[in-house]
This record gives sequence, C-alpha cells and structure tokens, in this order.
Amino acid sequence: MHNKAERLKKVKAVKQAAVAPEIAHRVPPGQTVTERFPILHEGDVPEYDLSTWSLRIFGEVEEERSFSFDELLALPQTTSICDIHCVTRWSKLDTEWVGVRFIDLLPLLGVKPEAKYVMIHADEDYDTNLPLEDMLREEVLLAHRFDGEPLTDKHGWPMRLLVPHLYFWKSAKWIRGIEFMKEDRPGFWERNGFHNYADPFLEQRFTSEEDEMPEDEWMKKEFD
Ligand SMILES: Nc1nc2c(c(=O)[nH]1)N[C@H]1C(S)=C(S)[C@@H](COP(=O)(O)O)O[C@H]1N2
Ligand SMILES: [Mo]
Repeated sequence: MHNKAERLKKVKAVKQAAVAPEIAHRVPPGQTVTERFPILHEGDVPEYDLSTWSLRIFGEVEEERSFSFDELLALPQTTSICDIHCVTRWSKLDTEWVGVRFIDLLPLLGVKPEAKYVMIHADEDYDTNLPLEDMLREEVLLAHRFDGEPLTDKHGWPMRLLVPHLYFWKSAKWIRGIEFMKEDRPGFWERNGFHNYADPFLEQRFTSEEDEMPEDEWMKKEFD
C-alpha cells in the first residue's frame, strides 16, 4: 500500500483563508485558491522524441490503433477554460487549455457498445480510471497547450488529459494510451487509498470516510 493517503489522512487541517463571495460557489469545500501552478507527480519527468510518441487506443474497440502527435493536431482543436481542483487542497480558477476534445476523438475509435469505463495509461507507470460517461463532457480534452503556450515538460508535454470536474489526479500527464473497458478497474491512486470517482464538490478524496488532508500540503510542492 502506497503511504501517501495514510500520511495525508493523519495530518490535521490548518485554518482556511476566506474565499471572495463572487467565486465561493466555484471553490469546492476544503480547497484554497492559488494563482500558482503546483507540479505534482510520481517518478521522473519523461523525455520524448515527438516523431516516435504515440497514443494507443485499445481494449473494447473494433480495431486497436495508435495516433501520432501530428494526427491529433490535425483534428479539430478546442479551447477549454475551466477551474481545476487538486486533492492536496489547491484550486486554480479560469485555467486555459487547448487540445482535442474527447468527444471529437471518440467517433474515430470504433468503441464497442459494451465499453463503460476507460483506463488512461500514462508515463511513468501511471494510470487512472474514469467512467466513459465522464469523458463525454464538453470540457474534457487531450490537452497540449496551457495558458497560450505548449505544455511544459513538468505539466505533461506533449499530451495530458484534462477532466476538470474531478480531482486533478484523474487528469493524467504524459498520456500514452486509452483503454476501453467493460468493467471498472482502479488506477494508481485509486488502488492506493484515493477515491474511485473523485468529485471535488463532494470531497471524494479518500476511499475511507475519515478524510483529513492538510491544508498546506500543496504549498510544499514545486510551482511555476
Ligand atoms: N503521468 C502522471 N500523471 C499525473 C500524475 C502522475 O504522477 N503521473 N499525478 C497526478 C496528480 S496527483 C496531480 S495533482 C496532477 C498534477 O498536475 P500538475 O503537475 O500539472 O499540476 O497530475 C496528475 N497526473
Ligand atoms: Mo494530486
């Protein structure tokens, strides 16, 4: 068992700063708004040669296939402006991303009707599971730009997932594959004490009920 969930549960929350009333409804319970952009991941930042990078589509599909970076760039590109919420208690409002909407990619994939869940596979050895239904939301992107620039290495270049309505660990960086599944299966954090679905407005942080996340956890991380 990975000890991150255990450690975070044990630490007491510190007192939270007040949120301006105009934005209060956008800030989930127990979150602090930051202008900064914390960098969080397990393992090293991967390096890629874009000419060999690919995104593999497999599982419950008529035919397995891969997309090159250029093939994804040739699809319609969409901008998503959204709020993001990390389980370590930071939220960042009005973030701007550009990429391919999952709903625009889906018709090209030949997904079988039995597929109800996806597993997003990412480097290094990271994965995270989501209901297929959640991927169909308008704002869900395979994103390659943030705030008017290409993604930085540390934020997931060349391609990351953006699923802003769930805690940010579901928004896998350095994605390499999308697996369509009949049955749900837990990903990396979901196997290690974190909630399977992860709705920030319901504070679905941990698998068990007694969730305590220190309010200053994110401040100890790297930022840009
Ligand atoms: N490939 C990969 N993606 C990942 C992670 C990871 O360890 N590996 N960490 C997740 C977690 S826990 C968070 S909070 C966000 C952080 O994204 P950021 O560093 O761009 O803020 O990435 C998510 N995506
Ligand atoms: Mo996270």
